[in-house]
Amino acid sequence: MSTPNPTESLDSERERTRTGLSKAALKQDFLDNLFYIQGRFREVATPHDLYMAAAFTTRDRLLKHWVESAQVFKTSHARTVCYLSAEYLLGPHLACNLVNLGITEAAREAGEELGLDLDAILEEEEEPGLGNGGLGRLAACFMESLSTCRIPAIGYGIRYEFGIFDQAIEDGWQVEKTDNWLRNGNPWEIPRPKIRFSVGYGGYTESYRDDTGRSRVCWRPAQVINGMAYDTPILGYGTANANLLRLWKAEAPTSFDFQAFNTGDYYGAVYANIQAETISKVLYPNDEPEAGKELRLKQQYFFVSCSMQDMIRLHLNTVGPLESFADKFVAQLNDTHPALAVAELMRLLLDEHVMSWEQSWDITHRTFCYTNHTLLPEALETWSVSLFERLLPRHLEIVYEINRRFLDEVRMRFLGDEARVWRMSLIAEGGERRIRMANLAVVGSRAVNGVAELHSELVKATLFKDFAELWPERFHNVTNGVTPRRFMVVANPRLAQLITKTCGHDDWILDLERVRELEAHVDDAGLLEDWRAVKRAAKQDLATWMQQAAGVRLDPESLFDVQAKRFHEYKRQHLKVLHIIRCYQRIKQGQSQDLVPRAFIFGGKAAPGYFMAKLIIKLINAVGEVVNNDPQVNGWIRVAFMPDFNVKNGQRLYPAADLSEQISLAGKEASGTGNMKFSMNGALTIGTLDGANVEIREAVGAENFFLFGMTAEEALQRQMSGYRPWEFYQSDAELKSDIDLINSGLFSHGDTQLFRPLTDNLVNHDPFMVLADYRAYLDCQKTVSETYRDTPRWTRMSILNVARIGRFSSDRAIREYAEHIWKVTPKRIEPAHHSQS
Ligand code: 475
Repeated sequence: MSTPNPTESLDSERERTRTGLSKAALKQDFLDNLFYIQGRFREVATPHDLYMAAAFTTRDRLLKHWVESAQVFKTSHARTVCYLSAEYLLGPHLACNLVNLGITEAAREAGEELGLDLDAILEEEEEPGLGNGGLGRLAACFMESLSTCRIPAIGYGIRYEFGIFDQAIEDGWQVEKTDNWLRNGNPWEIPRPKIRFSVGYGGYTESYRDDTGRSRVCWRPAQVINGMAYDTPILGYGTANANLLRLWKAEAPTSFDFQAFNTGDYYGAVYANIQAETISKVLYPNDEPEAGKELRLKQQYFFVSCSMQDMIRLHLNTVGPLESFADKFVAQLNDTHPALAVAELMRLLLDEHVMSWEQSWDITHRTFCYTNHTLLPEALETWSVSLFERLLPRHLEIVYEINRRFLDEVRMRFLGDEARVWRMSLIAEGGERRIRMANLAVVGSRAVNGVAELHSELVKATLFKDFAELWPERFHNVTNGVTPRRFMVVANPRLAQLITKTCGHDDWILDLERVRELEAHVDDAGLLEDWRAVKRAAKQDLATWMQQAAGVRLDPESLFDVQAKRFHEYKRQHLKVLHIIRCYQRIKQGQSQDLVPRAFIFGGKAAPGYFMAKLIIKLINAVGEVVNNDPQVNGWIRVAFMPDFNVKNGQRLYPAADLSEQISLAGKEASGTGNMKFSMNGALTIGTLDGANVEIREAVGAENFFLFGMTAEEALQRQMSGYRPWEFYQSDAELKSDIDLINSGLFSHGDTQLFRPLTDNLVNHDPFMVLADYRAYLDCQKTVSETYRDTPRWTRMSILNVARIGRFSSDRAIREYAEHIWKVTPKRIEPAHHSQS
């Protein structure tokens, strides 16, 4: 079979220089880009010019694969995954693209010949932070793995002008700074002015009869704006497959409202433009929805509508009639944020493509799949019916009709069970009526999955119990994964080289299960020594960076104990703080015999409106100030807060960690993915039986994992039988003295009230049972210290953690989605052979 080769028409001489992978070609192209795009000579170029030239040089090579992929996908009518996500936490592109093209070394050498340091150029990149945390980063790992696994895919989302805020720490408090990531230009995106769709809001609906006499509905929106596509190529590792990330920017439909202009209302006309553009201005910095935010609903509808219209356009252009839409596309809903897509696809099929309800529903229902990422009741999205009606009147009618038909089905199955009908309804009644987006997502999808085994079981047993009884076959589990290219090869090149050297190949980068081959060498003294040296070097790098960024000196000989993730009470950063205070007190009381020198390192952002989370950040820094400045203790322990934990800074942290803190209350963390990133880099985990920790422990072996705390079931039992945190406070003298020390004002320059909201909450409410798990946690930390003292043993455990982590590659997760949920097969893009010069 011959694959069409779109590049054949290109002049091969030109192509060799512009997209060739040799050092010479890279050098030439870099200088050309520096000159023709940045308008600079080598001698006067700024670091940013150099970065841009390097980025464009790399992009040219990506585009080659991308154009080829697009051609093949188009002509072969390949079944395509559309990943719908309000967030993509991409991280820097350049280093990963070099790795995936296989030209990191060539680029480094080309740089050297030009007197340039590749690492310094990589540092220049400002990352697109178009996400909050786990969910957004998962979407980014999945995009990379989709390409690596050669699955035709489009990622759809929003091109936020301002991503997640930059975090600064001032006087120990988090301060938010705007993330102006586009300020210096974005070399990775390609604007597509011809790919534009209009999106309506508000107005009213009208009934009319069509030519055949059938009753139809037409929506007359009050406001119409445009969405324009910006495309970013996402290349896979070791393959010519490249997929597309298509992000939408909101714009006014025309540059002027001429009516207003002619009547002299110039300001009003311009203002309308500005208003339209606000829709894609800024990412909501909460990792749980904020009730009732109209702009957020507008954002969701905006990107979902553009994406659905684009999919229909693509289908009509390539395959043809919409009857086969669900055979061409599968759309994955990344949580409920894009769940409006169900109603929007219905609307487009019914109203714009004049299909019957039955056929529209059949197509819609076969198109969507939904991933749930949280069980926390406060994080489940609902929209008030009145807001929804005001913004999306036609969609409300459609949601009502979906609900009516659905509830009929429920009543047929469960005769007389009106309580069940009430629970399952897409509309929550009683009080203000609200639309339950999770229920809409389940009803509108043919597959629903959780993100770790425990989570998926809890999804069926609690949140969607009624739905799982009605449609048991609809529920699945796909445990999350992360990409080893970014989180091992790019973040930790020394470790990657050591693994490659030890295993005798680098095939593990593509087939992570093969890191298991390390196990055969786990008793090899040479490997143990090299392994320690690699960790030690990473710790030194981090220490150097932290000194400069946070002004804290860290000793690379000490145990690097790291907790890095969003700040949330359920993640229990305050449990970690209580441990630090306990260590502090023990040292002050001359009882340091059980301790090993430790650096307690934190990283993470708090939602700007989440008072308690921000107070915990302040407490960490307050404790740090006392500890780090007390010569009696600072030889034993240090506390450091990494400012602005993002993907780039995460890449500095994971390689340097000895101990990974995964200490959420069991049953609360859906999966966690940081847990995987740490483990992949040889950190040992101290954790509860929560989320994917359960499976990580199974994989690496119980003896290589520090387990503590209640199980999800025990936590639930305790909660139900009446949890009384003050009993723990009263009965555990050390716990009491740790909390009292906070209240004494020691960490707050004598202010005894500053941390009261936190300590009072712990003693009186403690919704995430910090006090109940305190003792078990301290005991477990003692085991950690003992184990760390036995260096060969610790190193062996570290190697086994890496060797057995293969399952947590996002490639595995994507293959499971492809096989069990999406029913898609890989489509190989043959690299055009003459270009591999
Ligand atoms: C889970 N974010 C992790 C990760 O599956 C899990 C919610 C609302 C609005 C904006 N962002 C969010 C999340 O819900 C989120 O990040 N959830 C996380 O998803 C990937 O590993 O346990 O907490």
